[in-house]
Amino acid sequence: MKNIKLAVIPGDGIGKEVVPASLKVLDTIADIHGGMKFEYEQFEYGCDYYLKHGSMMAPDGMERLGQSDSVFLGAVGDASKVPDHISLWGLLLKIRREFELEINVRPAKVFSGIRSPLVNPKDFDIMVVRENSEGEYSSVGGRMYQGDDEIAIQNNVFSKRATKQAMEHAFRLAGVRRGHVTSATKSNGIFHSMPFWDEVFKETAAGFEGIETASRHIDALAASFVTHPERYDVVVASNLFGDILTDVGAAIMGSIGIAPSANLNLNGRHPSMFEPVHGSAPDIVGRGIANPIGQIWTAKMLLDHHGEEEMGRLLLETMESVTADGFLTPDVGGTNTMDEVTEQIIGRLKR
Ligand code: GGG
Repeated sequence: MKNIKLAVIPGDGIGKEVVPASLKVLDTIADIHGGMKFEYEQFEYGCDYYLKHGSMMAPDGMERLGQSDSVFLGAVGDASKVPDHISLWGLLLKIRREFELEINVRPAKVFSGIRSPLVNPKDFDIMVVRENSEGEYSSVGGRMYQGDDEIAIQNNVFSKRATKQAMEHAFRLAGVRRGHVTSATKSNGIFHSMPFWDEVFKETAAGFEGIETASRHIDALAASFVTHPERYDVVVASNLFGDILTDVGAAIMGSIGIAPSANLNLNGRHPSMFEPVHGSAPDIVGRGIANPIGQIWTAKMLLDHHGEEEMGRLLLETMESVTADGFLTPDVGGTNTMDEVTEQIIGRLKR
């Protein structure tokens, strides 16, 4: 029996709703598989934990999470309780950094039955590889003076090692997809880091024969996702650009509630972490209408990561059959609850 040990962090807001729904789906997958079992350890880390203990996780939190095969996380942040930069740096970004989760893979495509702003939604099938550990998400800088003279300085950090690692991952993915990588740059306006980014992209591309490349400024690229989605296969982007681009991608998919992501550790020293793109959505907490698909698609990425691609494929096809038949939560124009959509997925998996 293959035993997969998951550290489960529902986190904040709708994370506490979509994570339990997704664990039911994972248990169903394990039953169908017959030779696989998930073992869950729950961690109540998040903003409520902060209010009680003064930190987003326990002092031995990283050590305990590190004993799992993977981390399965819901959402982090509730600005009514804890300032967002404290909650993000105290939990989500802490795990990304300390577990060296330097690559964030975010697939995006439009499911049948879901309305998209695109004329031809089937043209949109992309994979964004986001550098996940540095770039614009940096704590280097400071604030000086006060009142009208106050200034804030924020330094971005781009290392050749992390930049190249993200780019190489993008090229490897393109090799098993449609053979094209687009680099998201802004080297006309950002004087040091983005010309460096372009140079590393050229150097990396030279090592991957047969993959076509393009380089586009982030502003034009974001617009072109909407106007010419067929141009894109794999897109590699810095931390902030990748985050923004994947929100554009999520809007094209019909809702941010659908978008999944995997934070990958490539050196085998720590577990990888799987989390949907969406946040805690405090506005819909407790109403039972959160879209479970982002978290369940994230579970599919976890299955792939643990070598269960066939189960992953079955799960993706089942989710799409559910949306195609019109079982949709309100964020994508439907009237179904989270439980109804989840039960449809589970029921069809069991058929
Ligand atoms: N699903 C995890 C979550 O709550 N993400 C919200 C967020 O603000 N993420 C920022 C990021 O991915 O960098």
